[in-house]
Amino acid sequence: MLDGKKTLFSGMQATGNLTLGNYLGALKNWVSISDEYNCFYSVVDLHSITVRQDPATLRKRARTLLTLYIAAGLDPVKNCIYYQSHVSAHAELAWILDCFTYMGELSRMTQFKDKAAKHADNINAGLFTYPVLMAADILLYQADVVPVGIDQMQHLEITRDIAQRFNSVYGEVFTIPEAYIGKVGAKIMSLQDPSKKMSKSDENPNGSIYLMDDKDTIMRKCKRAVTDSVSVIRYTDEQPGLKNLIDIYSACTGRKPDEVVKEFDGRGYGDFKMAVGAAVAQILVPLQIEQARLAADKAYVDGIIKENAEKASYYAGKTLRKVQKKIGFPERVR
Ligand code: ATP
Ligand code: LTN
Repeated sequence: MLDGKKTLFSGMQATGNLTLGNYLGALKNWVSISDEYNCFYSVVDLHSITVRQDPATLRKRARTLLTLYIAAGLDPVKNCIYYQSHVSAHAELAWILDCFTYMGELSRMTQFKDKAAKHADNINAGLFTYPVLMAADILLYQADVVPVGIDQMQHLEITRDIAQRFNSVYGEVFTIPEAYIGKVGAKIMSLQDPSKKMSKSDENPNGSIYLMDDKDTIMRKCKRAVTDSVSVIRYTDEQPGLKNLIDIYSACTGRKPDEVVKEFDGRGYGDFKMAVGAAVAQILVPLQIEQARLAADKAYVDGIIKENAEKASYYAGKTLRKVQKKIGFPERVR
């Protein structure tokens, strides 16, 4: 604990193009709670290579993601914003924690099962041990809270199990982290299939609103969103497509779902979809402008990357050395 504040860790992969789901489920919450914590926000590029990546594209996406964190409102001086691959302690602790994680628990992870089914030609060991690297990310910084979308809950639970297992052998080495799931936007669904989460890796681009979509595209995707034939605006699981649109509108405007239902009472789906599109564009367009401005300021962004990698390495190194000592690795001779 620094300055009496608790510590927060979170990260996003630099794979695919970020969606509104990533923004509302994660990034937006990061910004709203960042003042209360000492925060570490990582671009988790080591996680990205569990799926094959083109080098130039990965490099470009990682940088776009890092600037998006800042554009979304995370102050890079108060918050440590950095690339995971710049801090070697992540990979080192992950190996150690691999030896405290069981095959059985990893094979129960739904994300592994989904991704293995999707990439049947490349079910690599990294895909399997992905949650252990995630545990290393979180535990290295002794994080108290981890803001994520609800789909990551299972990974948070395994992180806690690994930490408790390690602590029960070696004493209180790791802080046991808690997940922080936002009240609205915890799970944004696909606009084309409301039974699936909106995802970067969806083959149908109409199912997702990308953070870089222009206003016309956003409006078009909202207009085409799958709803139902009930034709009454209500917030219920029986109308999942509409419910998702209400969640999106609610997260973008700060109004509660029942207020939204009242506001649109008696109006048609067409009207509501246009209002959703406009509310989303009102959030995303300024974000895009700020990201482009930052991306053009190479020297400023490079400075942040360098300073924050050093800061992250300092804190991560402290935990790693403690772990190595507890385990019994020989001390370095100075
Ligand atoms: P992919 O779909 O390619 O597996 P992803 O969209 O889940 O990727 P991640 O980088 O794995 O993206 O997730 C980043 C953060 O965004 C996580 O905290 C995750 O919980 C959150 N998130 C992702 N999709 C959604 C969604 N549809 N609704 C709410 N939160 C989401
Ligand atoms: N698996 C996460 C990304 C991630 C993460 C983390 C999130 C990697 N390491 C540590 C929170 C804390 C995902 O969102 N898919």
